[in-house]
Amino acid sequence: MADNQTMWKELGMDLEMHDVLCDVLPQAFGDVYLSQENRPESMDFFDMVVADIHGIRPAELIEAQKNGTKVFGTFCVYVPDEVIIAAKGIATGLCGGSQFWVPGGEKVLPTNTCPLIKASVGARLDRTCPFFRIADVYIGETTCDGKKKAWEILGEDVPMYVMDLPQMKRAKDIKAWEEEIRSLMEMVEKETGNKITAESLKKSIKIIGDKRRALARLYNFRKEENVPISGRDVLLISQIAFYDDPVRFATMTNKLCDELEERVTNGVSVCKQGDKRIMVTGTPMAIPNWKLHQLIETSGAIVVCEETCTGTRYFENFVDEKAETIDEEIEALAERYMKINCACFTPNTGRIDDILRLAKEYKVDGIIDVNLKFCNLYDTEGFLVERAMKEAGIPVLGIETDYTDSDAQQLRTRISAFIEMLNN
Ligand code: BJ8
Repeated sequence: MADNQTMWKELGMDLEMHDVLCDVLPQAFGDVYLSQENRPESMDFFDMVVADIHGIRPAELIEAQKNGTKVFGTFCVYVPDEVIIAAKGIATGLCGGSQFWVPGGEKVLPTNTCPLIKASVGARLDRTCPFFRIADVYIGETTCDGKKKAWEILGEDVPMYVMDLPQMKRAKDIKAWEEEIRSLMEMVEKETGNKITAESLKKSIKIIGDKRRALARLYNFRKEENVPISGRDVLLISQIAFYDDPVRFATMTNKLCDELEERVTNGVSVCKQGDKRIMVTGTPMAIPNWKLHQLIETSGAIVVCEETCTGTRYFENFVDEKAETIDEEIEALAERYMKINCACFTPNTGRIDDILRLAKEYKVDGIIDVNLKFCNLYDTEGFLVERAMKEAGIPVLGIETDYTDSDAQQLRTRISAFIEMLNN
């Protein structure tokens, strides 16, 4: 801890304010995570990572920087980590998931901006997150309007590079994304001083592919009738995936999966008799946003799948690893990334297809479609999601929330009533 204090000081952080955050996180983590019974032992690693979230990984990143490595901060699952790794850089997710950072964002952004954006901007401007201090370059993208404008404000404080994401999925849009990936490569090569070759890109495609395969393996266990791991735990792992070293992350996730395999064989489950199987769809849940999962899983249900960017949208679909030349690899990257179905695309019917497919695969009893307050994209698309689910006979509850706890009681009432309804 003493070493952490020195590190945070050297990063120019506001230590007094940061201490306040450090004081509340362990309590929140204890309430949501350590209170669970019968957790897999291999969660130890992930618990340890979170317990020292602003210590262990930041120290690793700083060590790497001392050896000349550049760190790139990202905010969206469309930004291909493969390119960064191929140039011997490090990618780290920067999305803010705590109410603690929201007031800092509100100093410069309209109040009616989604909390994810406000928290991300606040974490940087208030100097209360080491990851936001360490990243050499931020990589934004043109997804929603709130983010686009936030990049301009963040860009006054930190080097900011923005990828222009097309908002349709015609052949020419996929081509345009390919071009954007090429431009990203040029920027990353310039920053790192390292040339990306067909070979280095092939290696990084495999590294990220292994990480996605580990997550896919983990999610598969949730399709079991006797689910061996809670939704809260899987959410935590998915959140950690955004900033941990990808090779270590895949190894530790596979280790956990080995244990889950044994649990399945031995019929060990975290479900209680009669627990309802819920899929959460909608906006992402950046760390440490565990609110909804906690409410659902303490109201007679278990979350078995997240159709979110901290869920299936992050790991489904693989980059073709047979691509050999650099052009083939870039094409393969563009194709894979443009398969993600974010509500910033129009039309976005692929997302409805995904939700229907996932509902079957994970044998869900009901869907909770969540919208982060002031996210117009997912809010509007929620109408189409709810209509499609009703047509398919899948019960759905639409909710809107933010990072505060002020609506927790009201949400609990609505979620409990929904689960009760699934029981009848
Ligand atoms: S691919 S969901 S990570 S953009 S919730 S900031 S959309 S106002 S986070 Fe996202 Fe990429 Fe899409 Fe996923 Fe804007 Fe909505 Fe806020 Fe959002």
